Amino acid sequence: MGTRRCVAVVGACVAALLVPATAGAATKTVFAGPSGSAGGVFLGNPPTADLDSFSLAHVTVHVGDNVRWVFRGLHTVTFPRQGRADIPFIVPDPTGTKYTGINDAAGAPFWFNGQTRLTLDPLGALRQGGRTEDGTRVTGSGIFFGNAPTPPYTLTFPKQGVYRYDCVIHPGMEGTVRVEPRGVRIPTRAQDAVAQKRQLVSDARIARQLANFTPPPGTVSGGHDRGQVVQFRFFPPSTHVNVGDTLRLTVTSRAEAHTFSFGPAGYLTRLSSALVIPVPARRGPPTLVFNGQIAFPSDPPPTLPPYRPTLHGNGFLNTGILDGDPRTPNPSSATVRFAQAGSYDYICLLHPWMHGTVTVG
Ligand SMILES: [Cu+2]
Repeated sequence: MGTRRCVAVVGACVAALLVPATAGAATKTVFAGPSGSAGGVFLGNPPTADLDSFSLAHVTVHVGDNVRWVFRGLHTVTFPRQGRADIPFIVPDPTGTKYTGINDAAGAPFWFNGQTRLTLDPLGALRQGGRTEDGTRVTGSGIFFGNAPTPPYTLTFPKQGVYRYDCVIHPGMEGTVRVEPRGVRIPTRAQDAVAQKRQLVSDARIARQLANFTPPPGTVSGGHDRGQVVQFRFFPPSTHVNVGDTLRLTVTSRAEAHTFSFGPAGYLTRLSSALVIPVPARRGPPTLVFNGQIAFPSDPPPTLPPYRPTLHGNGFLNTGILDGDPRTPNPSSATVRFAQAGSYDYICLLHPWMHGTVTVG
């Protein structure tokens, strides 16, 4: 009897030990960006409309399960130490180093030489932590700097709780992972997929409405967004003004920032491809310096000079980064007077597939 009971107990113990292994750690997929294409609205390459949101933004798993993030766009998955503040994207260079030696096409130094460099906070920009998230430290995917799409990022959640995370690049792009004890009923993957699809269809409807937009006369809008549904276009894409007229260039979005940047196409393309410049540090990973010529206006604030195709030697004029987020120091608009007849192309240096034209005369 005694022996048999002992065997039974051992058997139960072995069975208990086997439960996590045999049940397996389930993996749920969350998309950083749209979960798919709805009516051809999202997933253009590059996209004209996008979602700066996680789908599902609130996912529930069991203790020991995994969440796998599939990236649709340039985003991060960043868990702060739970209860602590979110990790910022851009911070003034902690060493206080200034921009230096940045000249225009005519060889004249830009005004922002001498300003403290803007750097990417390594806690957000570089991969942090291991393969598990338990809230005790910063854990994050970092930014993928390669040319290929960002590879998926998977974390295991060993402890019950609710874990908050965000994308450090896009304000308002936030999510949670709720971790429940095994045995507690949670949505199935099929139910999650239905919710993802419903969200996608609803966001696509919003994106279609946003695309049909004409700003007030004399205004060009970089993007036209609602919440985390964003448009990567200039509205209107081409504008006609008379010589001496002024245009107001504006960004109202909180999720996305843009620039209005004039100049030769090749010059702007080269500039936009050097958004972040890695500068070797004395020890550890390189300092990731945000390109000052993209971030700052081409001319000292608050007023841009009248536009002429000879500015800075090659017709370069940049508003610098504009956004509608009151928490950033960036302005939300700039004003430019067009002093000379001609047709002038501009792009957004953050999203260089956004093109616009101003025809003067
Ligand atoms: Cu993002």
